[in-house]
Amino acid sequence: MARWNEEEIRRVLSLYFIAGSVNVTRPLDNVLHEVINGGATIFQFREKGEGALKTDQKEQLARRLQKLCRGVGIPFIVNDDVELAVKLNADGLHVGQDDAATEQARQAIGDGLLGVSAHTVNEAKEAVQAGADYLGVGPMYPTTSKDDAESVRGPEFIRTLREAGILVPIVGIGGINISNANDVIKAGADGVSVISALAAEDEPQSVAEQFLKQIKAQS
Ligand code: TZP
Ligand code: MG
Repeated sequence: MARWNEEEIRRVLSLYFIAGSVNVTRPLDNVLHEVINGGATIFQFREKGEGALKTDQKEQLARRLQKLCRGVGIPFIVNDDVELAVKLNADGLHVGQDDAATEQARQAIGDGLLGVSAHTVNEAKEAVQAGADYLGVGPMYPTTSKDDAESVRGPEFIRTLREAGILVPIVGIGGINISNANDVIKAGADGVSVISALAAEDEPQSVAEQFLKQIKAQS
């Protein structure tokens, strides 16, 4: 298998749902199912924070969610956990600046989709050099979903990256909802990634549909 094609990556990044068991108040399986029905184009399993599942339980949940994604043909990405990504033969892996080094992550997952979080122009350049397929850029807005989040960058930062010649696929992250998603896309992102605006919703399917409608209107 070859590395992911850039156009394909831009397409799958459109509506990037991220969640773990701590982000939901009902089974994540159900929430993911509904978000997928609403049109999510990719899912990242991010099992983090207080009360997060570990070892076998984490793996079991991951396998169930992966099956859901496979059933509808959307990529299943693992956050941070290189070992789990390899064990499950996940479609990809997303690493932050404090996680596995990008080169090692690339080596571990072969041609899988590799995302790297970037908060500065330098981090972005280095990530691309080291083999990232796409960048997760944020926080766009204040967020309560990540304790150790960096300071807010705002959509302007995506514009800055584009002006600095960073043309790889980019997904914005942090505090994105249906009222501000347009601004993130307008700034040059290929898509938006969202935890709480979908995971904490009673009707995530309808919210996902609204996100997608806006994103498609701009592409
Ligand atoms: N990385 C930067 S902000 C963030 C992560 C994982 C949290 C995004 O969650 P939300 O609820 O969409 O703000
Ligand atoms: Mg991380």
